[in-house]
Amino acid sequence: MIDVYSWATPNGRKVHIMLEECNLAYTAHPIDIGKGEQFESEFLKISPNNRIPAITDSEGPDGKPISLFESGAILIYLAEKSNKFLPGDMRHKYETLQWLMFQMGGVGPMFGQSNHFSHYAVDKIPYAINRYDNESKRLYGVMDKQLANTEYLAGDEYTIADIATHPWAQGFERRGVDENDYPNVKKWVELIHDRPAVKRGFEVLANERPSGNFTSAEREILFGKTQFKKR
Ligand SMILES: N[C@@H](CCC(=O)N[C@@H](CS)C(=O)NCC(=O)O)C(=O)O
Repeated sequence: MIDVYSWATPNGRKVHIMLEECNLAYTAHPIDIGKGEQFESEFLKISPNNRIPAITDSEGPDGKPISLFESGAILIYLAEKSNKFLPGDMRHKYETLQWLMFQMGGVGPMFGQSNHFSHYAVDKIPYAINRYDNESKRLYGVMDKQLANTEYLAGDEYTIADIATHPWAQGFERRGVDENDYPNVKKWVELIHDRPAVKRGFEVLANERPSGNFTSAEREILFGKTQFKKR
């Protein structure tokens, strides 16, 4: 049995979508990051970086339990466990992992900072806003060029690279980006969004998460002193 400890954010959704795509039995447990549940000791045991998502699998390698944090590692684990969405041959496997790392090291962190400075920061700092918006546009450009030649990010097959990137890439308007400037990304976003498992993945824990901006208490937990307190 797989338990996923998560929240309805792009990094959480990657894992929710993967579990749905692989048809794996799982239970989703909300970790309300606005309330600071990511700092509770039980959660830190499986996610020492106090970030969602994390999973436990009672039937891990050799039949023994395993826990994992970092969405990229979780996607690779679930792909290997179910033998899906990570090609078996070495060339396509590494083409997939290269685009997965591009998401983990580029799209996620840069789009995340763009969200932070444009939407969450109380002080609107033009340099920071421009820096991360421009970097997001550059990354959309890289994807658009790749997707001009291939149906999916890593080639002709739908893989964990797409599953990791779609939840971030679909939010064009969050980054003040006109989707028509990146027509190949737009087409790919729509193609993936039409998948029933992706739609189901977006529903996981969605009702738990309040809409709207963070309150000042949540802001303090996520971006204030609570965030960097030594534990
Ligand atoms: N590299 C990590 C990033 C995870 C991450 O940043 N998660 C955010 C939500 S999307 C989080 O848990 N934030 C809680 C906090 O900042 O305290 C991954 O891909 O799993």
